[in-house]
Amino acid sequence: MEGKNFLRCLFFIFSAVLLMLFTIFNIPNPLSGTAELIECSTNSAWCTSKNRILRHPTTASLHHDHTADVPHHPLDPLTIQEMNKVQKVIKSFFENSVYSVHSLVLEDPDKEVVVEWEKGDPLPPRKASVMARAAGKNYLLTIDVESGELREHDTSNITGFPLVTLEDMQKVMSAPFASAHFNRSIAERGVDINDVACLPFSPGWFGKAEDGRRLVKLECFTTKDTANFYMRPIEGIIIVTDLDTNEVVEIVDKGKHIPIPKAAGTDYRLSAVNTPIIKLPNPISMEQPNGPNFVIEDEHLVKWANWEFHLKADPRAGVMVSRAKIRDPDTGVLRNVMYQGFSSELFVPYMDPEEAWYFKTYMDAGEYGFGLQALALDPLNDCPRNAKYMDAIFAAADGTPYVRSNMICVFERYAGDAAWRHTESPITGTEIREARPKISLVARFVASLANYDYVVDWEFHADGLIHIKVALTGIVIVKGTSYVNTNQVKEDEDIYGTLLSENIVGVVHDHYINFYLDMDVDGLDNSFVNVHLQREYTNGKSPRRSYMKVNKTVAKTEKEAQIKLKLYDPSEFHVINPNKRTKVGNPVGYKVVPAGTAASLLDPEDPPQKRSSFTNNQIWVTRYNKSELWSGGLFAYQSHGEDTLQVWSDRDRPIENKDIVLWYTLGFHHVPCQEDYPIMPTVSSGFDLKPVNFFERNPVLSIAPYVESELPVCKAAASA
Ligand SMILES: *[C@@H]1O[C@H](CO)[C@@H](O)[C@H](O)[C@H]1NC(C)=O
Ligand SMILES: *[C@@H]1O[C@H](CO)[C@@H](O)[C@H](O)[C@H]1NC(C)=O
Ligand SMILES: *[C@@H]1O[C@H](CO)[C@@H](O)[C@H](O)[C@H]1NC(C)=O
Ligand SMILES: *[C@@H]1O[C@H](CO)[C@@H](O)[C@H](O)[C@H]1NC(C)=O
Ligand SMILES: [Cu+2]
Repeated sequence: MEGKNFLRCLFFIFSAVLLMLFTIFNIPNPLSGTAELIECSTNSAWCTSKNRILRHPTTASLHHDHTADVPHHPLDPLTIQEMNKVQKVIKSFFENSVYSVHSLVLEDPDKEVVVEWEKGDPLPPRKASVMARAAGKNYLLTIDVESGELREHDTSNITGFPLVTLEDMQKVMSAPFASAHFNRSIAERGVDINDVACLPFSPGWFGKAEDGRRLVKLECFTTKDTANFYMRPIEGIIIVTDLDTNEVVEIVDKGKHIPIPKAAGTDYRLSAVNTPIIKLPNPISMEQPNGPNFVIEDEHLVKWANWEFHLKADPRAGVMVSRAKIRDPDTGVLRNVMYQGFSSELFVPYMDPEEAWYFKTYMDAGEYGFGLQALALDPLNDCPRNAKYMDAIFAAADGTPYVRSNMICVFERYAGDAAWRHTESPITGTEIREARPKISLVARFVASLANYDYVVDWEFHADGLIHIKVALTGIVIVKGTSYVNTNQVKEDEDIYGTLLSENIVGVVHDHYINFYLDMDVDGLDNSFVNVHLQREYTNGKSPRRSYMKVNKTVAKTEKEAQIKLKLYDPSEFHVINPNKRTKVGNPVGYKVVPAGTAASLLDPEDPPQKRSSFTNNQIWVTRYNKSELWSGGLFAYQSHGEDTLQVWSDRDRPIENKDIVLWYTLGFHHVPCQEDYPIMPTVSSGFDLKPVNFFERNPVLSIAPYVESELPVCKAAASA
């Protein structure tokens, strides 16, 4: 037995080395197709897997039937049956005339009701919040699921529109082809009209031209010879179309002299990439022969280590994390940390003021639905083994529910890091070597907003830290140019970006993601404290001339909590519960810890900046208000910026010892570089929510160290 395993092992190593050689020397690989199999010793039936790249789809069905789902928790999303009931009410409200549903989600019960609710209690009345359009008018409706009672909210003073539906987008994509002008212009550029695909982009709002009509701007590409058609823009043609009537309003037709960039080298699919496949000789995977350590109860309640939280998909936010609580290691009590957290709005302004580009200032959550654009995850590559997947139930434009499978994944992460450690230096004479592994739990979704992909992680650590991370990847949207080399660009000419390849400019742009974080640290009423670090002089009382001193200021009103980050004038930002103190007297708290981020350089009065004014500050704190959830406004599409976080915060309501909401804006400046072509390697940043005097001491002091004999060991096997 031992000998056989040894031989299997040798064969595996031999194959791996061969593979590496073939890869390095660019020789066709004779081994491709023979899937190496790895066998693990602890639980062999379970613990086998095929090579990562040559893998076949996982056999275990990840899908399950949702038709009989029932809600278990006040915050559970609407089920298929509930949506069907709501759809009937919507149909009869519009008396079977033409309507479109742009959002159909649970209307959360009042916070006090949810906080009081315990498992086993009857659920509070289930309500739906519906955003719809009919006869050119916006509707905002609250519908009681059981009784069918409908309440219509006044939308007469709202400037914007609800997000576009997938049906809106599908329908409008064909609109340009009804125009002879468009066909002619495409033909003049030597492009076959049958290769052309036009994608709808939100027009933003800049004044009269966008008023009153729900518009979209289509930009076209040739799909000839590449799946990465974004790299083959037909530059300068913008087809302005009315989304309600599908009528072409205007065709901007510039840039006829700009050639269509080449197709060669743009495709990123494994089957189309003609450079040798790079495969590490030894497969890597985190082994969990006994399965993961978390459970998801009643479809949405995640329990892992000392954490418990409610997790659900949302068409606008992507995911919502609610009722996040952590068990105190000293008392065993589950303590509240955050009532609700989610990505509230995005802002992606491109920095090119020319006619075909100036409007590109996307608000992806409010205009497109960050969750609606989150497609099924790719098991093993998007999320590791042992991930559990959660589906979403969304509503189509007629209100019919449908299932978006595998939209969220939940998994444990162990990357070889330490939760804490210490080795005692030999000079003290005490031999101490203590180290503990850092294991965390991640909830992830990936939104693919046409060309771009956003990977959003909520990562929970046993020491109480929540790390929120956004990773950007996918395809940079590019601009066609006549230049093939930077030496052709005149010295004083601005091409608004970087020449990435022949005839392609990656235009400079920003990405902002604003997070709604309703912190409830050990209770509803909290305060926001600016823990300012400042230089203090000793004035001759010490050989030291200066030191750094902490000066804490509690923000009394919202305006005092509009925070711009400054490296040379730093602060910590604490959300504390002033009514609850540790044994030694510190108020319990959580702090928001910024990391690499970016601030908008647009003029505050620039229309896109006004609409996305949540980027004016990195941190904001507002009074909790059930109607203030979407930092770019509830009706964000073509909005004028009248219903934004800036406007709410400028009301300057009292926030000391009140139920408050923290907002954090994460930003990225993106000056594209050649490595971003034809598809962009992932870049990421994030921020932390970290306990600060929340626990009496290090909460993971008694976490167990790893012991070799308890860990699974993988051995090579020659054949299946
Ligand atoms: C709508 O706006 C007008 C003008 O600002 C104002 O007089 C009116 O009261 C508003 N209506 C509602 C329902 O808010
Ligand atoms: C434009 O071209 C498309 C594709 O060939 C065709 O279906 C359509 O009828 C043309 N439209 C006009 C107005 O000529
Ligand atoms: C602490 O900060 C506040 C607010 O900025 C300021 O008014 C006060 O003078 C500072 N106190 C000290 C001792 O520096
Ligand atoms: C709650 O938010 C809505 C929408 O911004 C606003 O109309 C209302 O005045 C707010 N209520 C309070 C008490 O601030
Ligand atoms: Cu970017």
